[in-house]
Amino acid sequence: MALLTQKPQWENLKRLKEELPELKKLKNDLTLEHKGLYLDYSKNAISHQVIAELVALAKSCELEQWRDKMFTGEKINNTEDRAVLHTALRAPREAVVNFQGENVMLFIHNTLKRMNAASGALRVQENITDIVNIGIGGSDLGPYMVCEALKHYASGPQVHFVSNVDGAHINETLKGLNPKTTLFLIASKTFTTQETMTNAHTARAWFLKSMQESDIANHFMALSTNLDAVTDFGIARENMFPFKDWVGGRYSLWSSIGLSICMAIGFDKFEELLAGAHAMDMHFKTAPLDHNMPVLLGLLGVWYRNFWNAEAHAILPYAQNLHRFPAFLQQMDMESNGKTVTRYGKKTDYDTGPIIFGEAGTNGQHAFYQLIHQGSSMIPADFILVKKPYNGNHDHHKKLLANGLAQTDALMHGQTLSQANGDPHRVFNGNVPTNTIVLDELTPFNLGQLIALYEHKVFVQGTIWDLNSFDQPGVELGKTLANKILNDGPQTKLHKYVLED
Ligand code: G6Q
Repeated sequence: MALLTQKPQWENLKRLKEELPELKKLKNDLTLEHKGLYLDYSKNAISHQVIAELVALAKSCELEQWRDKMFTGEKINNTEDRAVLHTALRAPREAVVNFQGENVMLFIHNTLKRMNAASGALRVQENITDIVNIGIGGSDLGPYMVCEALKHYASGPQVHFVSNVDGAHINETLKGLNPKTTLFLIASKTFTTQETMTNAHTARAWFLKSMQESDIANHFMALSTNLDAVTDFGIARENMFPFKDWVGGRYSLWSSIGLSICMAIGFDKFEELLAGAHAMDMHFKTAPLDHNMPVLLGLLGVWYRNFWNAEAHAILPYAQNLHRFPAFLQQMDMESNGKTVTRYGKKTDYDTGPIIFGEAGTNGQHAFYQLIHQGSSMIPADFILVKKPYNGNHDHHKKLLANGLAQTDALMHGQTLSQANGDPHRVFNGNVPTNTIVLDELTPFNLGQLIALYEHKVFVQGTIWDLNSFDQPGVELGKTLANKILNDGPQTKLHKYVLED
């Protein structure tokens, strides 16, 4: 296969960029709808020709073939020799997904059944008022983001999330809690992660100050793939909710890692979340590439990253409950595509994953939007709006939506010197591309669709850039060096300054 930058489509796209009128002069009318999710991508510096060429590029990178390999359980995570089957976690009961001679749907639905029973029982018991999920990275960001996003459905015990190894995190969380009414979910795929195991042991010691070893069975559960480590910790097999190594950490909220979600909003709502993700999986699998939401978002990202030099991409949800969504996507995108070596070990000669950042609107407007409007870099942005107020307050909601809509207009059209009455400080160049994604309501189903939309967008980009989007070797070096400092003591003057009294 030709190297990416030597493909004819690459050259064509370079030329098309030069020929394209500036964004504010374009009159695109480009929208796509899917089951309660509406995408307006009119405010992009594109033409039908650009889209056609980007789609041709995707085809030449065998996007459809790679997509099918993912769905059918081929080991596309080649560096870790693993399949990538998070899509099976949200497939319906009757689906058949064979992996190594076994239909994984049986295992998935057995686990879901147990999650249903455990969360159902817990939500009717009155003796558990608080749940503490202890996990980090993929074992924290996804369930935490979803519990926040669907807070307006929360009816069960209060769910807390502890991730940082900074003792302040666990200690501040435990301060207000009563061990008799607290349940700990130790969420760790490997059950060896330093931060999680440290926090889990601290939680256990706190618990045993006033409770008995025999009480652990009713107050600690494990969400993991590592049965031996779970039982060594003192959690019985029946209190472990398993998943498999073909679920990547940042794609694991759909697995037993989502137990905190079931406990917070109920299993039926968790199933709706899965159904939404599955609906997006089907769309990604079957819609033609030029009418395929994740494909279009992915291709637009490639367009700006590789042909417009855009180093960053902003995620701007106009919904307070989605306030953890940018942080969640930061991991999903940057850990997946923040790489410059291809699947089979060649150094890339093109840019890859952008810097992802964002904040819930309108807070961001009073913080970093200045730079998006008038800074020296072009930063494409996704605006995520929710049509129906989910907290019943129409006055607030109208203001919120008007702000989001106005920002995309301002970013596209800008303001000329004469419109600014000759004041150069008030000139806005405009021409900043944006997508507007509208959820008709912030329901579990729509959230499931939205998350899967971005998962597949990241997959599309990783495929074009020829990356393995499912490993994360870049996080290892720092861990090794931290252990060296812990085991061998300070190595440098700075280490000594920081660590010695
Ligand atoms: C995600 C990464 C990483 C992982 C954490 C926690 O894709 O692999 O963020 O989720 O390091 O790992 P454990 O779940 O094994 O504790």
